[in-house]
Amino acid sequence: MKVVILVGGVGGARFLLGVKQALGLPAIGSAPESPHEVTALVNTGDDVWMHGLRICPDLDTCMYTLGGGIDEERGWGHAGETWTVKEELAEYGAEPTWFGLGDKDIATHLIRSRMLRAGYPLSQVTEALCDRWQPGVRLLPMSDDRVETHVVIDDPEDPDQRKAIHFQEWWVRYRAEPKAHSIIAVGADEAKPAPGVLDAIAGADIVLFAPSNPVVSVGTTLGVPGIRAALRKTRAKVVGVSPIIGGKALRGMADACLSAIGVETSAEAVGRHYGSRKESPDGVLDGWLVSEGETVDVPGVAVRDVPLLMSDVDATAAMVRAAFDLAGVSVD
Ligand code: FO1
Repeated sequence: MKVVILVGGVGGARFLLGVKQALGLPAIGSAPESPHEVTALVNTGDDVWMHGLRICPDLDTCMYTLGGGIDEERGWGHAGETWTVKEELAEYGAEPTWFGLGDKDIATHLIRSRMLRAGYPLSQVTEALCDRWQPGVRLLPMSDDRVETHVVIDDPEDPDQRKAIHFQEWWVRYRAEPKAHSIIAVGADEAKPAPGVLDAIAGADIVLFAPSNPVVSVGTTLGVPGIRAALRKTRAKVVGVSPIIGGKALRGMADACLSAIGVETSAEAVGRHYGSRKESPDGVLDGWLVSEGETVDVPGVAVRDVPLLMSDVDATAAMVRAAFDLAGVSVD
């Protein structure tokens, strides 16, 4: 079976573990021979240049998580990390000091930055890095072009001014506290889907939206010209998993982002925001998984309520199987 998943960072990576398990693949690492083809279309809007290094948080979180190197507690960066370089940079007063760059993680960014400067596209860089980590799925950046999420906030120095800051500064330095007036994917209009993205969607047996941030992760991917149209055209069913449970966002920033685009923090509002492929002009969903007991109505979309907490890989795999079932596809 050919499965395509739109993912962001921490939540997306955990979801991918469940997709692999639901397909009978080892959650960590790669299986020698597999009849299934799993392609993750990964958000790159979080990506940022820092200290001369290109950092790709969502690609790295997926790569480390599926390759068995992630720090479980943080959900990003390496397990067993040390911070010597970060401390030395701080001694020099080299900003940003607020971003946690671990020594092992820096090796990834050094290789990526060197390959990018040599002219390799991000998709090839990712392939090269995955050669070591063996995530067991194909990790494709949504685009090889630079798309960066910036957030417009009230200037902390001058409250009656507004300024745009990089998503990472808003999320990491300011903990997403300043109200986001708007969220802009800088470069999205000129970006193209990375090689293989449109073909993967066209050839899929099922497309899944991970319970990632509907604005700055799945939303950013949907904003790359051509991807939304491909999702509306594919013969595969498209099933999304709500990142909102009981009106609450599981990871801090989804509600802050949803309010920035005027969408209520609820499974129903997010389902309607994605829209029905059949009944709305630019909708992309056929199915929508919501949390057990919630009654949600999304016109033109088949809704099913199931347990949605990714408490462990088994629980996540059960969610994935429910999505397959809702799409009418079976693994064997
Ligand atoms: N998230 C944090 O909350 N604090 C950090 O210091 C931090 C550093 C960091 C370094 C590399 C990397 O790949 C991710 C990192 N993240 C950090 C996570 C990052 O902000 C992600 O973009 C978010 O988790 C959203 O996906």
